[in-house]
Amino acid sequence: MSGKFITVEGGEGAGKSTNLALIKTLLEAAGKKVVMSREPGGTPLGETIRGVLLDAKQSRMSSDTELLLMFAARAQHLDEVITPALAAGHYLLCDRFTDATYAYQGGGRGVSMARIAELEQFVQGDLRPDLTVLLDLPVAQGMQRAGERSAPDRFEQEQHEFFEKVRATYLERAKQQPQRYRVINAGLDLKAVQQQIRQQLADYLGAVE
Ligand code: Z5A
Repeated sequence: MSGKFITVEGGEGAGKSTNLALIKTLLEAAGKKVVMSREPGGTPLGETIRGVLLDAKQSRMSSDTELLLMFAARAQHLDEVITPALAAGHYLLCDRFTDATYAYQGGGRGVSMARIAELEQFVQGDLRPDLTVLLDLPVAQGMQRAGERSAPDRFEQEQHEFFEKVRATYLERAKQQPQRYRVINAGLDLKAVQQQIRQQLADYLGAVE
């Protein structure tokens, strides 16, 4: 595939939505055709699955059901959006992808990482993101930022400890795969966060061109 696959990850209130628009602008300024999407979701079926996954009323959902729904939405997303965009040579910019499954279902819920890796291989084959921007900040700071919004969804109802495990899993994966991950200190003010993103993206684009 000739396109590039860029994902943005982070915990609660890390600023993904805020910074995705900047990344899109920077890529377009570099002459790239960008397709933006998100997970879970990104297709009509995937968005329906997202509704089920985030629904706070689904309080009895098992960890395995949650895991399989994440990958079901992902399979559809790959088929309908991601694979065609990459085949057409576009930059696919995605708000979360399988790193979130390792962090939330693996780290947070305690699902076996080996099980996640099996599903990853089954659903994605060898496809992995080319670049992952991890917006990292202390859990309490992210929860405070996110808490200023509407009613919490099923994930947002989790306790502090859950999000500490999510954060630790992301950081561990970033340590294991430094060539793919760019870790941003997202606890700083927006100007300083965006300065780091500009630098990292310029560095990445310089390396792939
Ligand atoms: N999930 C999963 O479990 N497994 C998977 O495989 C996948 C997902 C793919 C939905 O994801 C849930 O799905 C997610 C994990 C799970 N649940 N959780 N938690 P989502 O990405 O749609 O939802 P989210 O993580 O809740 O996103 P978010 O809370 O919308 O966060 P955000 O997009 O990173 O933050 P934001 O909206 O850009 O910023 C939050 C606030 O902070 C906002 O008021 C901003 O103006 C403010 N902000 C942002 N940056 C700054 C700075 N630098 N300074 C001060 N204030 C700032």
